[in-house]
This record gives sequence, structure tokens and C-alpha cells, in this order.
Amino acid sequence: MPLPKAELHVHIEGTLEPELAFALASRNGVRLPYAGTEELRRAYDFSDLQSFLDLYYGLTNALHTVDDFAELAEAYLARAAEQGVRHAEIFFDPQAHTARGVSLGTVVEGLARALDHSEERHGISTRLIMCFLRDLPAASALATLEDAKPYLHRISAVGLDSAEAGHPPSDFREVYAAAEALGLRKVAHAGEEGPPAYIREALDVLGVERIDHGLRAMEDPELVARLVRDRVPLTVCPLSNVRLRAVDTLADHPLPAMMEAGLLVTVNSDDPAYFGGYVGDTFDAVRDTLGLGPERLRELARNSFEASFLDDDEERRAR
Ligand code: ES4
Ligand code: ZN
Repeated sequence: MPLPKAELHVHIEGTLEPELAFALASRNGVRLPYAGTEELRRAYDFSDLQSFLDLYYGLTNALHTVDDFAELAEAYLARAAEQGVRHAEIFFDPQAHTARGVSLGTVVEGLARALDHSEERHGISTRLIMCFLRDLPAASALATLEDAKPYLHRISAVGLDSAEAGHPPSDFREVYAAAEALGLRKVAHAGEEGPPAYIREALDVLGVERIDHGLRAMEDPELVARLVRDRVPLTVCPLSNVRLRAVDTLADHPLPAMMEAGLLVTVNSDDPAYFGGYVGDTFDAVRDTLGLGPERLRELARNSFEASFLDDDEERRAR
């Protein structure tokens, strides 16, 4: 049996496997710019975050209907259950869909249809995190938040993702303040490709309770000390960091050093259909390549529940 764990950093659009992408594209009369799944998989040869995002947004175009989003989420939950996931906090990118005429209601209704059955069908409790695309203007994020008002009972938190360099968290100060006023929790991608200063901004300006990635905190000892002291969780995605070349190889990943430093780190899949593994595969890879022993793996699993949005009672039931 795989170790029971929570997954806190997974983009639902990043769980779209090539086979499902082609099936949905054909059903919806959408042409994908690849002859087939083989050619598509060969295109998964990314050089950085942007080259990945270009492909990711391209495949996202296959998703159109409530059924499509339900099928996507159902497929993820089934895979996650096999890998020991007991709780999942799932990102979605509304602007990737609304920008091409698919309404936020379609997206949320579809995802919710799968999530509503998740506990009984897969033994996985879930939360939804609505991400703003940081390479679009803050005004678009504000409009998205406004658009989401009828669905807030389904949404636990806001996040910030997409191309990081040149798009500092402080651009989204107003949006995050508005989200907080609506009772939403707050997380943000920071320190994936962006500098440690972006991690500080996410904490100080946006008031996030968790940092997604946070890898580049390791360049800034004072920041590390603060993250350790305040027990700010970092949702680290080792396979993503390798595929997007934030690190040269998995053997070079700073995960062991991060744990040694006392950081509250969790291990996650990010975009498992693109980066070569779901979260259980990621645990296996860091065990085999980084030499993390059973005690360290248990610590990662424990951290994943501690860093989650679950309250203590819910946490005990999920573990
Ligand atoms: C993402 Cl790996 C990554 N980084 C930033 N934004 C994203 N959206 C989907 N995957
Ligand atoms: Zn991510």
C-alpha cells in the first residue's frame, strides 16, 4: 500500500493525458496541432516554464463541456487514489478557459461533479483552488474573481500561476485583498523561476499562507530562517523542477537540504501528465534518487496533511 498522503499542488489541466486530450478534441471538433499521441509526447521536451505553458494551454483547448471537466477530474482522482492520495487541493485556471469562450460555470460545475463523488468513490477529500494567470493583467484577475461569486461555496482559496518572471506578486495586491474579504484562503506560486524577493512579496503583500514551489528560497538564508520559524509550507514539485530545468537532474534537487534546514516541505506532482509521474511516482523517485529513507518519507506525508486546509479532525480521518 502506498503511503497515505495529501496532494497540495496539482493543476487539473496538467492532468490531461494525451489520450484523453485527443478523445475530447475529436468529440468537440477541435483540431490539435499534433498528428497523434506519439507526436504529442515527443513535444514534451521543454526547455523552461514558458515552453511548457505554450503546450499546456494548447492542449487545454480540447476541454469544452461540463462533461469534459468532469471526466478530466474523475481520471485524476482515480489515478491519485491508486497512489495513496487521501486528500487533494486542486488548482484550476479559469482564465485559460474563459479567454476562449468556456464559462467559469462550465468549468466549476464539471469539476464539482467529479469532486462531489470523490470521498465515496475514491476515498479522497478535496478542495478547489482558483488560480489567476499572472501573465495577464490584474484587472482580468479581478474580473475573474467577480465572475466566481456564484461559485464561492465550491472554492476554498485563490492561487497565482503561469509565467513568473517579470510578473511579481505585488501586481495582485488588490485582487488578493478582495479574495480575502470574500473569505477565500490564499496561496501563490513563487520562487519557481522568480527570485526570493517574489516569495517575500507573496508573504508580505499578498498575505499567502503557503508558497507553491519556493525552490529559490534556498538562495536566501534569511528567508529560509523566516519560513522555518513561521512554518510556512512549501509545495515542492521535484519532477516539474527537473523537466522545466530549474534543476539539472533529480539527483541535484535541494529537497533533502530543504528538509535538513527544517522547512515544512511537501512533495507534489504539479502537472503529472506532462512531467512523468503522479505524486506516488514522485515519492518513489525522490526515495530512489535522493536516498530519502522511510523516516523522511513519513515526514513528507505528515507535512502534506499539516500543510493542507484540513482542520485537525478532518486531518485525523484522512491520514
Ligand atoms: C504551472 Cl509548473 C507551472 N508553473 C506555473 N504555472 C503553471 N500552471 C500550470 N503548471
Ligand atoms: Zn504549479
